[in-house]
Amino acid sequence: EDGLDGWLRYASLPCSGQCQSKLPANIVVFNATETSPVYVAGSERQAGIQSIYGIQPHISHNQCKSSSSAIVVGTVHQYRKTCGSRDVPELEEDGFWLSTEANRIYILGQMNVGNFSEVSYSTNPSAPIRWVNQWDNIDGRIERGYGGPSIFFKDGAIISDLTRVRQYARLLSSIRINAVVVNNLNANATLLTPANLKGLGRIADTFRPYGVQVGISLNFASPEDLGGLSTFDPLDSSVISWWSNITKHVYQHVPDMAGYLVKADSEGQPGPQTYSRTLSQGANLFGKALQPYGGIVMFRAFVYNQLNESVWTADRANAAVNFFKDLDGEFDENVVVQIKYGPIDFQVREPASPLFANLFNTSTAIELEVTQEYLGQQSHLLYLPPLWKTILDFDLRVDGKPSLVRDVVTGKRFNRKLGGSAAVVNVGTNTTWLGSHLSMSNLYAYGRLAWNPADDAQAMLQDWIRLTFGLDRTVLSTITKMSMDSWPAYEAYSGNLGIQTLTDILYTHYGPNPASQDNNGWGQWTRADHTGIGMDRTVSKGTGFAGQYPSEIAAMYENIDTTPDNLLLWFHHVEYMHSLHSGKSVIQHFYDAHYSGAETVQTFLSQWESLKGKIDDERYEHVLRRLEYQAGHSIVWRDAINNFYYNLSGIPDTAKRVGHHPWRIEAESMQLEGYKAYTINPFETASGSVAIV
Ligand code: BDP
Repeated sequence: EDGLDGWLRYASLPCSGQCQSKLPANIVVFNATETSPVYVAGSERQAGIQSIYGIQPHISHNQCKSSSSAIVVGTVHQYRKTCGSRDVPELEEDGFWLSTEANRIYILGQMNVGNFSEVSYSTNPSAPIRWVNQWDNIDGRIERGYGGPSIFFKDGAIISDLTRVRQYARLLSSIRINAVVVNNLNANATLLTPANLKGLGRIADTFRPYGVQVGISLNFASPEDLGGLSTFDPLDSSVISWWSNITKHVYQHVPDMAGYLVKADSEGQPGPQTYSRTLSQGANLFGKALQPYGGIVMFRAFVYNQLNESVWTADRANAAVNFFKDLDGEFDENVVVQIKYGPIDFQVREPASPLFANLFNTSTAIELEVTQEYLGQQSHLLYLPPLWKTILDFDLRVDGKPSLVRDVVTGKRFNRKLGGSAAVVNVGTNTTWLGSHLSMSNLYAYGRLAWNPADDAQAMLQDWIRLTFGLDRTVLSTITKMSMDSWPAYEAYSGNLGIQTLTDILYTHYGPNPASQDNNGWGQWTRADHTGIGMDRTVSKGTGFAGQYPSEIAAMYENIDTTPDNLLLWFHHVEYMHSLHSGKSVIQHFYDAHYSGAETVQTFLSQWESLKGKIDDERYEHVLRRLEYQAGHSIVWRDAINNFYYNLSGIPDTAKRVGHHPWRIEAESMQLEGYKAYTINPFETASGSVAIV
């Protein structure tokens, strides 16, 4: 039980011989080619039944009429062609239908691909774009990846043994993901060399039987960097033909390539602005190159550049709307603007990006992050769907009408054909994929939400727990409780009241470092000083960000009384003694929340320990180590943040905990053998600024 099979373990059921008898002994598959998705779906059923029930059903082909019981797997078209007409509910692309009739179970897809998790129903995806992004560099390292090196690349080339890629395809297919962008969006142009395109073809061949397409990230300056042209101006004819030629080569190797992902003019990446061209001119360059092949451009809205001191009054949160609003309607039909869920960057709590409410004639997709970049990097338990739901279910009230973010990105609200979601996943070669067994619930639930963003966070979690750890009720209730409490706990001991995550912002994005959150060029600021804290983003007194929302929402955030407490410091700068709706002061809330969040995490450990013997030792021990670490690190978080703000504000904790640790023995006061005491920076990460090393 090393985690490699994820939620596809097919553990045997404890029904000792009783459930087998009801199962059909045959699987009928309408395609005998072993690489066809229909065949793969049939053999996956076979493997599952064998592993779960201990019997091996026989696979046969194109058999319509037979009195023997069977599971019939195919497309509606294949079925009708071979066996004649039958009524099937209306199915959209990728939709499928499942029906039990007499002694046969029919699983018929609209296309080659489709899955099921319940009996007797038909289901269609909410949106056509259900992608994952990998930030894999072709040297094999993964940007913001915590599960080991890349399964795709090593030393500048594509790995020769793609076994792990096939296993990843299987997992992604089971959650109905339909495309994966395999390389980092801080892209290296050498992915486009002939040898690497050939390798990309092998990757695509590995994903194809599972119905998962491949996409790639591009570096905007490739015509110059790789092609040797003197320009990468998107309107220059030599640049246009360079991209159309390269695209032709890409499709020669990957005839069903999903499309391109482009990060341009952001964080130092090249883009059209170098030539004073608009972002839509940049995006359409790729739209036109892909159009003959049916490919899609995912063009990122995460466009901002590092700020310098002179613009420290600016607000990075304003950037996306400022850059994109006026370009609405100027993007080609096959361009989708990919928007991070919040206006800053995958923080523990953000308001929904206002860009979702500013593009009406442009297709959009939401970008989520499964890899826990700012959120504990898989060393902290954090079940993410409750956070994602605060955005997906948020009503932006465009034109005073219901406008849930999920209805915007699925194309329903503004009647767009394209749309959907992408999640940064960053699995690696670690057998746990993400670095921690429990974080796989996030990947599983992401796929479920991409198919149906209205799915319930706890219900998805429990399906994942049953598949991953079996049917034991204590296991189910314990992991449910820990996971559902995990995001509120992390928010409580990292950054609450909408102040952002308070991690180190300069590079690692890990561990407490509130001092780094101000006066940095990255524009993630808390504006904390001796008297108060929070970014004033109102129109009347602040950066104007609140005004980027439709009027009802803008008015709610403009007014401090109607701003929810959990986003108070995102929108307003207040004194530390400002009273929250709860009646507590901001500073006392900080102190209390950091204590209660860290306390919740201590219980994760004992809750998990109660499962010893109910879970295989290998996974039990692995999770236990993580939770032990988290229990300690949550206390580091608690004390670092509380000491920092106590030091800054000078306001004591009414419960007399912050700064008072009568029971604590400082490590540097002990007799040290082989350790030395050092004064450290930032000071708040060790009590008395001293750590031993
Ligand atoms: C930031 C990450 C950085 C990414 C960037 C992006 O720290 O590694 O390149 O986002 O999404 O959060 O482009």
